[in-house]
Amino acid sequence: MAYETIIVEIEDHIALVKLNRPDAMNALNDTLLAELADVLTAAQKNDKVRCIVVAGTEKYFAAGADIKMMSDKSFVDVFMGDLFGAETAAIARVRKPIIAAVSGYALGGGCELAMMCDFIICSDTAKFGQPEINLGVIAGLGGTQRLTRAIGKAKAMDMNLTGRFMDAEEAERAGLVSRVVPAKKLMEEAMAAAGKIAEKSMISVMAVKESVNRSFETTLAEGMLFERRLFFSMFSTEDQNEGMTAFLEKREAQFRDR
Ligand code: CO8
Repeated sequence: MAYETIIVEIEDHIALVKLNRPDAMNALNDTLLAELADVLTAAQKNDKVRCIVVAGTEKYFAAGADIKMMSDKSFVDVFMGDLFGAETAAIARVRKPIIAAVSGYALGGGCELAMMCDFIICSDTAKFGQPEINLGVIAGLGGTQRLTRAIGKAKAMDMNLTGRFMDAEEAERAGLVSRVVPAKKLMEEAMAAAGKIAEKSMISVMAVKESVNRSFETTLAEGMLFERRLFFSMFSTEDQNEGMTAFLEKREAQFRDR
């Protein structure tokens, strides 16, 4: 299917999804989020895809939700239309890992989209921010929730109340991103990370994602129990046998997702 606002390339078991609204710095509108939800849902179903990378350009990942699109909406429009609700729910349902490769601006909904991914690798030019306060609104896709869990109350309050941007170095220090790399190396690094993940057993990969995400939804005791149950269930797979046998035989494991 041809998309208007994203470009998709599938190669070596990695789906690379590039946001593509150059006229608006990849601002998120209905079309972009619907297409993104569609392509990620398709990637989930496609056996050839083992990891997904979402990227923008070197100058911007995404500069937020589309302000032009939102500017003349009323409360009734956004409430009754549940703005971006179905699309972001679909993205959250994707069980395969998604890496955000962020360079330049990741602001408002752009920062929130990066945080919807499983981890963020960014370039040294990345700038994160929740500047919605400057527009007389607040974050609406996780900027007060996922960001707070990622970097803590002090910095999340600071970002959301002042609308200031956080550079790559601070983002790494604060735990918002997993790695910072030179801008020219960003895609190489993100694709290499995706390639590493693609080599693993998809069963353990999806179990990791489910278990880490569960930690945000439950108590420590419940989360530990969930993790242990998943760990035990791995012993019903051929891949557990193959992984441990391969280690003992000093060879690379050949996982078959069974
Ligand atoms: N929406 C629409 N268009 C945008 C946006 C945006 N968020 N950001 C940039 N653009 C457009 C500009 O209008 C401009 O278009 P044109 O050339 O037609 O005038 C083009 O992109 C280039 O932008 P600038 O000329 O402003 O470029 P600069 O390099 O001077 O500045 C900035 C870059 C700093 C990124 C600046 O564009 C900016 O501040 N953008 C807005 C950032 C922002 O406020 N983002 C938050 C938006 S609100 C949001 O994300 C809410 C999410 C929650 C939704 C909840 C749903 C439930």
